[in-house]
Amino acid sequence: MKGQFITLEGVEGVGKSSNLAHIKARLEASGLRVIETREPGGTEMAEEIRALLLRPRSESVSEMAELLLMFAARAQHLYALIQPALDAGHWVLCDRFTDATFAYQGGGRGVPMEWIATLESMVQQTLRPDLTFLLDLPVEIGLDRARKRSDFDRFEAEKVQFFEAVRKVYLQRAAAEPSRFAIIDASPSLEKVQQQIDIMLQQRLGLVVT
Ligand code: Z5A
Repeated sequence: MKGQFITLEGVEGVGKSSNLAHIKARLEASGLRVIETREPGGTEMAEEIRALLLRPRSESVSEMAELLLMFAARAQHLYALIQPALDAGHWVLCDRFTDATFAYQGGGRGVPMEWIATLESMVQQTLRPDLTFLLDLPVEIGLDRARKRSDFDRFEAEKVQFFEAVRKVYLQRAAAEPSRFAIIDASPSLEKVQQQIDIMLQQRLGLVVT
C-alpha cells in the first residue's frame, strides 16, 4: 500500500505536538509504519536551518531570506526523508508543512501568495499532503498555552494581529480544499480534541479506532 502524507497545522499552541503522538499511535495500532517529523526541520541539515530561523536576533530578517530558508529546509527534508519514506511505503506524519508557509510568510509577513505557490511547485513538484489536520482555536488561547510553556522564539514574539492573519489564511485554505483539510476545534480538552481526530481518521482514512 502506498504511504500517505499527513500534516498538522495551526497557529501557536493549538496542540500540534500533543496530538501528533496520538495520531501516530492510532496509525501504528492499525499496522501502519509511521515516520514522525516536523518543519522547518526533520533532517540534520534542515534542523540547522530551523535553528537559524527560530533564534531571536537583533538584526531584522528579510522576508525573502525567511521564505527561501523555509523552502531550503523543505527541499532537504523532502529529498532526505519524506520522499524516501513514502517510496518505501511508510506513512509520514509531519508537524507543519507548506500550508504554514502560505499562512505565516503569506498571511503574516505579506509575501505574495503566487511567489509561494511558485516555490511550492519548484521544490515539491506534484507532492502535496494527502490529509491535513487544521487545529483551530482563537489566537489568544493558543498564544496563552504556548507562552506558558516556554520562552518566545522569533515567531512567538510577533503580535496578535500577525497570528490573526495567519489563522485567516489557514481557514481560507481549508475552505478552498475541503477534501484535503480536516478542521478540528482545538479549544476543548485534549481528550475531546482527540475524539474529533479519531472520527476524522475513521471518515477520511477508514481507520477503525477501538
Ligand atoms: N513556520 C513558518 O513560519 N513557515 C513555515 O513554512 C513553517 C513554520 C513550516 C516553528 O513551528 C515556527 O515556524 C512556527 C511557524 C514557523 N512559529 N512559531 N512560533 P513549531 O510548530 O515548531 O512551533 P509552534 O507552532 O510554536 O508549536 P508549539 O508552540 O509547540 O505549539 P503546538 O505544538 O501546536 O502545541 P503543543 O506544544 O502541543 O501545546 C501547547 C501547550 O498547550 C502545551 O503545554 C500543551 O500541554 C497544551 N495543550 C495542548 N492541547 C491542549 C488542550 N486541548 N487544552 C489545554 N491545553 C492544551
